[in-house]
Amino acid sequence: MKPPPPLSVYHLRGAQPLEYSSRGVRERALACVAFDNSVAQAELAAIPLVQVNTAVLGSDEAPLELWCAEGKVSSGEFESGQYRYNNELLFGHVTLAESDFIAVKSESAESIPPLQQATNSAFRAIFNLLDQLGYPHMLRIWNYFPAINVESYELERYRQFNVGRQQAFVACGRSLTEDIPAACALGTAGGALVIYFIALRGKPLAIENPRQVSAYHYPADYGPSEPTFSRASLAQINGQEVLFISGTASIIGYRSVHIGDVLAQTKETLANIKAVVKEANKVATKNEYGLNSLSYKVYLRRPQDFEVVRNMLQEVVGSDVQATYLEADICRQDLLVEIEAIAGIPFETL
Ligand code: 3EB
Repeated sequence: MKPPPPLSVYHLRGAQPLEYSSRGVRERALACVAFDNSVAQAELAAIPLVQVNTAVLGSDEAPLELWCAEGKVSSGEFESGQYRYNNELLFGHVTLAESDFIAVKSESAESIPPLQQATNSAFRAIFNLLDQLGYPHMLRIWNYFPAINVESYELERYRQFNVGRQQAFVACGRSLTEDIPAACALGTAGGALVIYFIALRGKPLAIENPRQVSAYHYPADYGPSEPTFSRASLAQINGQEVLFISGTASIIGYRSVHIGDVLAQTKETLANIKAVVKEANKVATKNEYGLNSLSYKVYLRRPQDFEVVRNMLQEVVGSDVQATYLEADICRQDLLVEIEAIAGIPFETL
């Protein structure tokens, strides 16, 4: 039998969640990520479970992602989160209730939004953990919280999140433009702030998109703090080259384009992903990536757009495109679709 790769993902389907124990998967399991509320912690034995509250589109079955490393992994717990790791990488998650953060008064006597505090606290806890355990390089981070486009404390909640995130980068002595992770930030149907991430001992390459202004250089019209993420990350993990493409949307320069037109937004998003892939290929040493070598996750603001977007993806990428569709709010009110992708990570449906 072929040895397992340093990083892999299994898609678990149906109601046999413990089948994977037979493949020696349990020992090297990093975490399970569930995109609805169908999975009980008990079913997963001791494997950390991340629950993201987004409805699945176009399928009755919840896609359950089981992330695995190679060899035996160790586990630990930190503030509101759990992690698992081996000698190359660490996979962790944090789930925080905003209600645990009251709106305290800042020096300027304005109250600090609970979401900003929760985000700040989560990112600081994560960075402290990574520094302590020696996995200083964040490769990819996924961010989910409810009501992302709602304004409170005179600021849209996505912008509150950006303030808290940036504050934590600064507080932990991290650069806001270099060695920053690929990311996404989506609005869920409700519940806590949920963050999960992969960090490495070795430094990945951060990749930008020449069609877009780097998010960390967005002008102030998009909020008091810039979003701290890169367009993609490319890493070598014990000989395996992996590519994580961040949440990508219909943005040219820094402006949203094709307002109200989900098909045109999808086409533009795929053109942006193609541009990121082209940049990745300039620095990749093992693989040559193309739109058809990626696995996709598609977030749609309006569930009724599912069929047209799926058809467009099949037309542009190929009829055998591997994609999961989720209902989520995109971080700008005027965007209807966001697409993220990974490559170089074998996945199998168990
Ligand atoms: C954009 O390009 C669209 O705040 O972490 C994409 C990926 C987006 C990540 C984040 C936001 C984030 O600005 C939104």
